[in-house]
Amino acid sequence: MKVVALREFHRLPRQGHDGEPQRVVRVVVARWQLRQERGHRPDQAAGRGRTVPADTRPETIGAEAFAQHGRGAAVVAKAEHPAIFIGGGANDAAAEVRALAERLTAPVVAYRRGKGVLDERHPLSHVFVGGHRLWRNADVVLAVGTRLQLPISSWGVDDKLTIIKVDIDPAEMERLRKPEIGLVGDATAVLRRITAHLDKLSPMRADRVEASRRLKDEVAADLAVLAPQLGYLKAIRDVLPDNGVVIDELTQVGYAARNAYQARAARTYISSGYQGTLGWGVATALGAKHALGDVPVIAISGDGGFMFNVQELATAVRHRIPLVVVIFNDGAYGNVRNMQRDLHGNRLIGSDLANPDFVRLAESFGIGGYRVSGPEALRQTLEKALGRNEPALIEVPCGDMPSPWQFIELPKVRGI
Ligand SMILES: Cc1ncc(C[n+]2csc(CCOP(=O)(O)OP(=O)(O)O)c2C)c(N)n1
Ligand SMILES: [Mg+2]
Repeated sequence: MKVVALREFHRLPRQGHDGEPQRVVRVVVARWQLRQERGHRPDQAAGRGRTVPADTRPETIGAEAFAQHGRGAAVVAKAEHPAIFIGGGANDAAAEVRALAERLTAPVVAYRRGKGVLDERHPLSHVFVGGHRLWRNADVVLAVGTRLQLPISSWGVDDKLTIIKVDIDPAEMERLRKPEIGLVGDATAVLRRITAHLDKLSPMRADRVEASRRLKDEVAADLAVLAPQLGYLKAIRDVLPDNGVVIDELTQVGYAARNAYQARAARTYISSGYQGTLGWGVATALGAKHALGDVPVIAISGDGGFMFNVQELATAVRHRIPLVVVIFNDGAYGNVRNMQRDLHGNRLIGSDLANPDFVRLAESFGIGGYRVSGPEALRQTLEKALGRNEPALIEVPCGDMPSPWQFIELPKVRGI
């Protein structure tokens, strides 16, 4: 993996390494990946106007695949309780996901990497907790650009469930569990074809929209037990425009964010997904911020995760990247400590941390350092930091927070 990334890095013309490639390789790779995911567009954000290879989406398919798409459309059209599950592979297909969902009046569920593909304010857009409740009764699930890893391996399957899987990687069809119908191809093209097959369906069914709204309200009420995390996430949401970007981390507020941060557009919630790489947040945020220019980017980090990559503050300073990072400091690898406490008889080993003074650390790099207490102070400081458009580190001292795991490790509900 690493070799490939480096080779790509060296092939890139002048991707911002400014003569010191070895110092910023992580940033450039992150930025390169982001641009890959964004579909090879000219670098408008940075104002450099370079053109990059044109999109090469397959627009034509063979007769067999065409028939298979028709079959998929017929099956999903007949479903009584259809649901659409989306992952990172749906990020370029936001308009198509929405069109299909509204045509079918089917709820759309995202976890991490598909978050925001359908604006989470949309009445049909659901977080994973809502997805779990839909999974129980779903008769047809259309999975787009997702492995469906947690639903299949934890929530359970039975013979009343038909899974239709859309993925650009044919190998994906064989992994975990073979879907009843597999549609290999670019999500945009495949979803357009399915929707075209559904032209005769009636428009949005008001009863299903209502049921979907009720489920959203129910889930929001249940998530309220995560009040401390929710307060911080709301402060972050409030200061960001709809296209502002949050970089997720493996920290208590980050875990809650998967279900409780409101993403409003594709690629505005960037997560390491299944890899769960602690410490990736700050480096990724640097790449995202550099690629996106004026779009505000906020990285959420724990104290432990932040210290995994603390040296990247030098990158922010050296390359003048106005990174804004919020560090939730509980003086511990809190998640590990909680597991030691709750699952291993309170045998606490190596989970407490000796941290620097984060404000002084920031100041010693010549960047803004702030220590704030509570959501309201965070909101005000974020506004100030984003307004200045300079690197900033905001420390939020915090204690134990309610466990977000009850909303992530969801029980088996089918095939019991
Ligand atoms: C590279 C890597 N190492 C270790 C882990 C395991 N891990 C997950 S969360 C965590 C603790 C995170 O601590 P912190 O960033 O302070 O967040 P907190 O839970 O305290 O909010 C660890 C060690 C991981 N996911 N990735
Ligand atoms: Mg911590």
